[in-house]
Amino acid sequence: MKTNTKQISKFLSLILRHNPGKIELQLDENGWADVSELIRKANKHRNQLTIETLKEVVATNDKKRFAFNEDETKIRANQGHSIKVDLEYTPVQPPEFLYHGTVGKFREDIRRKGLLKMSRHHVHLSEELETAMKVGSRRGVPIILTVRSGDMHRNGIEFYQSDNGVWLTDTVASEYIEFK
Ligand code: HQG
Repeated sequence: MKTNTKQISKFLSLILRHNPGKIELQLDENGWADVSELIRKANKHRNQLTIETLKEVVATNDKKRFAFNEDETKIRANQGHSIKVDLEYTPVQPPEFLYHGTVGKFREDIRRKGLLKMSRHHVHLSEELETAMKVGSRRGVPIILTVRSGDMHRNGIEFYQSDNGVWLTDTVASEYIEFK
């Protein structure tokens, strides 16, 4: 991503996932913001947000963080919210194993309490080891936890997949985590 689109992506993450009130914007119950209202209000605080740049960010974002509705009048974040929104996920069957990238200092807490969603709506898991490595690297030297998602699913625990491929679940109890 180019620097400018990266900055806009960060700004959109803040507004569409965490703090729409920062620019006096309101999201609907499914997390959608009106595109023209977003542009107008964003430009009161930051210059140069246009429909063209928004389209470029949606299309080129490295993690497909945002999506338009069908007629491109609304935009929302695909996952990662801390505010309450209903993203209308439907439960899907996960692969046998999923990965979670984190750092060593959390290991003991996770061993005791399991993986918790912390400030997000769900625990985030990846199908690819490499993605989990990247997620963990945000916090330091990464460690990878393997989650026995197949066993969880057979025990009735629900999984969802966001539009950008992130696997989501409520919590992962310690008994389903391989700490090697
Ligand atoms: C840890 C980014 C102590 C957990 C990434 C993680 C991802 C515990 C941190 C997405 C714990 C929460 C999500 C426990 C979990 N005790 N620590 N019991 N349970 N933790 O950011 O998975 O760029 O909320 O290991 O790429 O790191 O935002 O979750 O280190 O896809 O699109 O608590 O965020 O995507 O951190 O990252 P986060 P995450 P975006």
